[in-house]
Parts: sequence; C-alpha cells; structure tokens
Amino acid sequence: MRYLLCGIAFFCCSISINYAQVKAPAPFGPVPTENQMRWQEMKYYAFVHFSLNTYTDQSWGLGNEDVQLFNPLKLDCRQWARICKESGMKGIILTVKHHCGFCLWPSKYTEYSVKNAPWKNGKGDVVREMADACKEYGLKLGIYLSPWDRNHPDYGTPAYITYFRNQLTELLTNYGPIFEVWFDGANGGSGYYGGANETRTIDRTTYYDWQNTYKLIRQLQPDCVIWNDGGDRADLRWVGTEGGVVGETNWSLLNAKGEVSWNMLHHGLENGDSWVPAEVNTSIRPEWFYHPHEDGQVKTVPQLMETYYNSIGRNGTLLLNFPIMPNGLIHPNDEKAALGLARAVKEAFAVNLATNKKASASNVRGNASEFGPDMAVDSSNNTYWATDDDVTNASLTIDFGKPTMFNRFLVQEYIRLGQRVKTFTVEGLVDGNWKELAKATTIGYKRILRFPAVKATAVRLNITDSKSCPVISNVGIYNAPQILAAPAITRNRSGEVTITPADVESVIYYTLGNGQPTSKSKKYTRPFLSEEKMEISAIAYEPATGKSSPVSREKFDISRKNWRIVGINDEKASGILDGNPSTAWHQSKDEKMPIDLVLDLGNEQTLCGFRYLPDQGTTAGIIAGYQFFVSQDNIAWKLADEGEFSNIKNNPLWQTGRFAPVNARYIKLRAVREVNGNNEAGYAEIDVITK
Ligand code: FUL
Repeated sequence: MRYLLCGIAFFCCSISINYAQVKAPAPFGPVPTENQMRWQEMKYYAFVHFSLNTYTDQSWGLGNEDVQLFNPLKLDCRQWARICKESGMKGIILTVKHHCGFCLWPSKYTEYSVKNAPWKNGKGDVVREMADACKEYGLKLGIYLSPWDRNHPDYGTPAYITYFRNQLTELLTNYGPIFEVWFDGANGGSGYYGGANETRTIDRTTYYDWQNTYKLIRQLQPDCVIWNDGGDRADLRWVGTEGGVVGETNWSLLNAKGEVSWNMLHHGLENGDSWVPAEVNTSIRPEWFYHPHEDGQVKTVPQLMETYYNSIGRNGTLLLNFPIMPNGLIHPNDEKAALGLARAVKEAFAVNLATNKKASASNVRGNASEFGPDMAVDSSNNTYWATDDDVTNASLTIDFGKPTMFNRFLVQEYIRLGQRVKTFTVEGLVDGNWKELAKATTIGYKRILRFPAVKATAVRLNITDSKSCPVISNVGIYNAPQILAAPAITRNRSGEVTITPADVESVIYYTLGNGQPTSKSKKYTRPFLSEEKMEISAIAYEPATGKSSPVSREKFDISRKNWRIVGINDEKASGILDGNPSTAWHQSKDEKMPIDLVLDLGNEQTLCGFRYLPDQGTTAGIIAGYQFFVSQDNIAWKLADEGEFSNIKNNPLWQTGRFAPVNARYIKLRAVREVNGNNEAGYAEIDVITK
C-alpha cells in the first residue's frame, strides 16, 4: 500500500513538473498597463502646433499677444486629419493652450481664447473641430495643455492650479475620448501675467501638485495616458531631446521616485522599478510653430526615415509635429514630406522575408510547440518564442532555403511579460559561414537594425544576455530600397567649401544659388575656395540607378577670415568661427552675467542681423536672454536687438536676431540669462547677416 501511495505521489509530482515546464514565463520586473500597451501599439501619431505664435512668428508668446490676431480664414481640421491618416498616423495631439495662455477652445475660465477672436465671430472652437475631424478619420485625439501660462494673472499662486484643473476638466469632459495629455515642462520665468510683466519662479517639484491632477485625469478619462517631463512620474517619458532620437539602449523603465537625469530620459533605467516608456517628439520643420522662412527647411524623406529608425526602431513611439499656417492649413511641403515618409516606410517593410520560414531554436520552453521558434515568424504579436526559465542565452535561426538579400532586421519582445533582453547579435549564413551583421543592446516593443545589404541563406538571432528567459514575439527581415540622403555643405573660416555625401556610392552635383541641381550641373570633386557671400545647392546622385537625393542648401554670409575675437587669449575660442558646429567654446568660469563676447569684423559692414548656434553637446552655457550691440570703434556701442531665444534649451538650433540695417565694424553678443540660470556662456558658432 505504501508503495502504491508513493507511486501515485510520484506520478502526480511528475505531471505537475511537466505542467510547470510549459507554463508561460512569469512577468519579469515592471510591465506595461493596458493603457500603455494600447498607446505603444499606436506607434506613430501627430503633434499640431497652432496658437497666437502662428501669427507673431514667435516660438513662445509672452502672454500679451492680441487675440484679434487669431483669424485662420481657411481653418480645416479635416485637412490635418486627412494628412495624418494618409501618413499612417493613429492620432493627433493638439496644442490647445501653449505657454502664451491663449486657448483654442472657448474656455469659460478665461477671456484669452477663441471666443474673443475675430475667427467665426468668436463662435469658433478649434478643439471641437479637431475632435470631429479625428472621429471622422478614425484617429485618436490628444491634448497638449501648457502648465506654464504667461497670460494668467494668478500664475505662480495656488489659484492658478485650480484654473488649470478647471480647464483640464472642460477638455476631458466635453470632447469625447482623449488618448494622451501632454504637460510640457518648459518654463522661462518671465511673462505678461495679466499685466504684471515680471519673472515668476515656481518650484517644479511641488507647485503643480501633479498627483492630484493625475487623479482627476484618471477619474475623467480612465483610458488616457499622461506625458510629463517634470519630476512626477506619469505614464510616458520625454527622451531628453527634440531632435527625434532616443538612445540605442532604451529601457522602458524608470524609478517611480527621485531625480531623472538626462541619461535616464534618453536610455531609460535598466533596473528601474516602473514602466515609463519613451515617446520621441520632433517637428517636421526645425521649429514647432509655423515660420514662413522655414518653408524650404521641411525635413526630407531620408531625414524623416532616419527619425523613424531612431524612434520606432528603438523601442519608442514617434510624435511628429505639423506647424499650422496662419490660414489654418498644413503647408503643402509638410504634407508632401509626411506622405513621402509613409511611402518610404511602406516600401522598406513591404515584404517580411522571415514570415513562415523554417525556424529553429537552441532552446524551447519545455519543448512545447506553443513557445516554439515558429511563434516568432507567424505574423502574430500575441504568440512568442520563449526559452526555459534558466536560459538567458539562446539563439533562433531562420532558414530561407536559398541565398536571400536583405539589409534590415526587426525584432520584438512580448513586453506584457516585461522588457528582458540586454544584448543580442544578428548573424547571416554567407557561403556556408556565419558572419556577424549587427550587434545591439535592448529590444523592447520593437527594435530595427540596419546594415549593408547581404546575401545569406539563413539568419541567426543570438540573445547574448537577458535579465530573464527571452520572450520574442516577432522577427522581421527586410530588404529596404536604398534612400539617398542630401549631402552636407560646410565652409570653414578660410572660405573652403566642402560637400560631403552620406554614402560612398554617390556623386555630388551642385549649383551656386538656390536652383535645382541635376546630374548636368557642376560635379563636385574637391573642396573649393569662396570667400564671398554665397548660396549653394547640392545633390547626391547615384549613377547606377539614376536616383538623386533631396537638395541640400546652405547660405554663407561674408567671410569670417579676418574676424578677431576681442580681449580673449584662448586659442580654442576660434572654434566659434570655424564653420564646424561641433566645436564649441565657453567663457571662463569666473565671468558673471551679463557676459559679453566682442568680435572685430576687420572692416565696416552693413549689418541687419546676427546668428548664434549654442554648444550642441551640453545645455550648460546656452544663452536664453540676450542683447546685441554694434559699434564703429569698440568704444561707443548701440543696442541693435534684445530678447529671448525661446525653447533653445530643448531645441538648440541656430538662433537669428534681426534689426534695421546699421553700419558697424564691431559686434557684441551679451548673454543676459543662461538657460539654467548660471553664470555661463558658450557658443558653437557666431555669424552676422549683412545687407
Ligand atoms: C517644448 C515647448 O517649449 C515648445 O514650444 C514645444 O511646444 C515643444 C513640443 O515642447 O518644450
């Protein structure tokens, strides 16, 4: 009898062991919520920037701009929605209130809104029109509501928080489902504030009392995700730059508490205790709001494709911005670029060469077919290949059966069970030998690797390190057509113009001026000298296919050859005149604001503006408040321009100041305020605009 009982016990045990072996892996570490999952699967959606700035050519309004300016006679949210839909986007986030405080909906809590604008005699509501258009086109609606409000008299006091929440309540109750709310952390301090015209500082860690605002949002819109780059962790994180790129290593994790450094924003935190995935926000033009002078600077398809790989291809989502024109429409150049990107993405990922191919693996969880390698090539994101719990190093081989050409490798983890993979490689079986094609770190929801096209009969994914057993839901292998990128044009201080292609196969053709170069234009063979004011346009052309890149154009003003930096004995300072954006120079640490930089142009010029490029490598020393002086003799100075470089911290582009033409030989850029409020001033480049 005893033997019988032991036998039964043994039998039961072995059943439960067998059963345990084929149990799905347990979640590892933090996992996404259903809201985060739904958001992640949207992948690509639009930002729309539209406000009074659209009419004043500003980046940040001060809060005193006249509501009478707002009159978009052709406003058509259906055009925005159509373009977004045709571009493959899944939603639109509208700037319902930017830092200037002007509201695109007739809020009952302020007079500073569409209700007092001439547009539709004050009866208009952009948010309503946007919500209707989104519904019609099957897009989700999100709202950007700036916490910083340069118009509101109560900004800085608790009363403003009540106002902010009242507005949020209006927006989250009157316009149907909202998929995302976006709380911009930018705050420059100064503003109109109901006429006070002063600087107001708030404590970012306490002032907004985010936790109670989050509660309100969860109550009003339980399916909504919250973006916040401030101290309080919400559902999604900023990636630390508006340049359209998240770190190659990108963990969807952060710690719920404590400071978040730039590195954490950009790469996530490998052992973070909360799921806070990355959203990559960038504009289709250099700036967020519409500026007519940027009509020729809309990002090209190769540039946008680069952004695609650097966001969606790196475990992020892509939030691409369209600035709206004063007439209320998206500019045709922006439409063309967005549709061009959609086409390029479709072409690149048209055929998944891995689908239903023979797959094998070094280990399969409990040898169960439901976790077998086929699950990674079955075109379903809900099935996955997984290994036994103790296996964190494993490979998956896909056999094409014949030599096959490809240049892209896509891989996805089943993130509902957590983000696990730390490192992996991709190999191709070329002429009977395994050859490494790519090596990378994290995977997450989706990772896409690029490498030169190769012909191989099989592909092997090697997970070389993982926090726990890998769980791979999908593998894709593609042969994307080559896209020629526009060449880079630079001119150094001696006037030497260099044009650099992005690849080795193409030939460069250029024209002087802003015409359209073709393969019949002048061929570029080596750097050439041009000390004059000049404009140049160039293309990369591939003789084998007859394809050309988009045009790159550069304007160079007078030569800086004879310029002198006055009163500075540091040789490195000449980096600010060398035409190379990556060499920067900073004033001595002992300097106190205001910090001056004086330049001698060598002879008198008729100036009508200046340009400043901040250090591209750090936010330290970026000038936010400035004055610009001119002089004939370096003794008597005249103020030509002053103001703020709005949003320069997050978007450190070339800044331009313009003024009435004036003759001068000396210029002085005075730094009045640094973005971080420190006594520091740094420069990558300084230039002038002559008449
Ligand atoms: C920034 C803002 O200051 C910009 O104006 C823009 O709205 C961008 C999306 O966020 O921080």
